[in-house]
Amino acid sequence: GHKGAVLWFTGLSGSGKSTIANTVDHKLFEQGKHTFVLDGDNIRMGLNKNLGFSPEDRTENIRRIGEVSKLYTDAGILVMTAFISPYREDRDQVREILGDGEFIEVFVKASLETCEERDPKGLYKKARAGEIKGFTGIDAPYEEPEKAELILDSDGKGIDDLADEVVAYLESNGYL
Ligand code: GGZ
Repeated sequence: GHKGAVLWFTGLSGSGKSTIANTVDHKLFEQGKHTFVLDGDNIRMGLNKNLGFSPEDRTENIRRIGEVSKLYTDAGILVMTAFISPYREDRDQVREILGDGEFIEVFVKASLETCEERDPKGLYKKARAGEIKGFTGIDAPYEEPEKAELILDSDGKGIDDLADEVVAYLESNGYL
């Protein structure tokens, strides 16, 4: 087995958080590891469906995800979370909740330009048109990590290489 920990992916919408997390998940599954991905599909649709995107709701979103992550890590599971988590203070709060070495902050670094160009759901276009208010990177802030354990260059590298970097980090730091 492995010790529980959370790989906390943070970054703009369209930076690749969810895709990278799911690719890491598949790679680790093939190694027989027990992992789990938390993302908007299973959290914002369920536990947090009463939350929107105001600063207060985002903070509460992240707080709950942090607590759920702690339950997983206590159960010895390696959990990956893929949420924008735009506020440094909120991410630091989760770091506090978790034990030493159990919180691995992974900054999925992509320029706004890149994310806007990808725009897989057309949300940036809507935000630019004023149809969505308070969109991260457009008219709501994203506070870049200052002490991320891992920074992934999502502008320059492909998903598979980035997922390999995450697995390599886990291996060389004794998580696998
Ligand atoms: C940012 C928004 C917004 C606003 C809806 N701002 O590309 P997506 O669609 O799948 O990723 C975004 C997702 C962000 O939810 P999170 O739970 O990760 O956000 S946070 O950590 O800040 O609580 C986007 C969609 O929801 N979305 N409205 N205003 N992203």
